[in-house]
Amino acid sequence: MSAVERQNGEHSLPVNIADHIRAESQLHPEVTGSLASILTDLTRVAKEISFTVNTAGIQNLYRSTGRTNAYGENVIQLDEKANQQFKDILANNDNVAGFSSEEEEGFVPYPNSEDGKYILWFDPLDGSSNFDINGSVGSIFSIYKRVSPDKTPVDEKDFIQKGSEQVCAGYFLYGPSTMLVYTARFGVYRFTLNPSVGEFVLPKEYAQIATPDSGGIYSVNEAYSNNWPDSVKSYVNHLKTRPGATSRYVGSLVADVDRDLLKGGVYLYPADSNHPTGKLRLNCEANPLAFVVEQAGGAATDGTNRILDLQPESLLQTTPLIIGSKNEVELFRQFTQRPLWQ
Ligand code: AHM
Ligand code: MG
Repeated sequence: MSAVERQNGEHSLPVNIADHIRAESQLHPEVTGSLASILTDLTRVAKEISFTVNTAGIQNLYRSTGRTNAYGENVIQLDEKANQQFKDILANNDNVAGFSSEEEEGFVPYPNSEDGKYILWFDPLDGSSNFDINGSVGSIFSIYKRVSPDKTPVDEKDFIQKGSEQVCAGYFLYGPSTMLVYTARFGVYRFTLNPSVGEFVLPKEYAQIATPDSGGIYSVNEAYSNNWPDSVKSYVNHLKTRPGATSRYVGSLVADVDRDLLKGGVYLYPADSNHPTGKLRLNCEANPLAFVVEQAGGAATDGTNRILDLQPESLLQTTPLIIGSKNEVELFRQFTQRPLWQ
């Protein structure tokens, strides 16, 4: 049985990631060997990080490194270790010319990889407030073709491309299971790591997932509501009045967005008086998640513009983020653009 037949479900066993990548490469010429090799390496990184997260308490990795990152946030040892795990595995992949990450000051060229056609953005481990309480956390990644000429070192232009230029993006969620959710524009797939054999497998119901057009879940840190503009307060108050309304906030972007993707609803981290341009990072958090959610039929906005249309002006740019089911994202736009609710 060919990889494509297995992928199409003509088999009772879940498809493993290697078969899936082979099938995608056969079906879509855009999924070249180099892109497939990067995706495979990312699954290796995630297996290492998954183990690190599971054992972080006994490895004493919840302590601060004593450093702050480019956003002025305290760097925990677990953040630093996860960043190093990404760095080390991708360094051996000649297709990757360089990367940038939430934990780096700028972008990092890989020496001797000037022939590499791709660059990566990643947030090695997101959801730091959940580390020491054994809550869900995640890794987020985004792959772009470089724009600088081949055979030259990468430059900043490679790392400030619009999100609509992503060729592949996704996240790993480290919760009760470790999961991979990704898209390379040909559907959104949600794999589960089978830890007994160390392999990501795709249950049939999670192939080509579609997010509901509408849903009652809203995910927001409501403790900040006194700092929100009136229009945002009105929007959230309106969500509460609808049938099926319920609030869920893990405080870990990957876990919150993943839940809303499956069940329908909206995650928001709007601009507020303490975060006038939002908190979340456009390049390594908002763009990859927006790409996944849009490919599943959802939407993502900064309140005015589609996230994927924003032209990043800097590596460190932050953005308000409203992401999830189409109807709730559109509703946010309507509320916040109507002077009546200002
Ligand atoms: P981090 O990259 O430092 O972990 O920050 C990002 C996290 C998101 O995962 C989460 O949605 C948000 O910050 C929570 O922020 P807050 O504690 O302000 O609600
Ligand atoms: Mg983060």
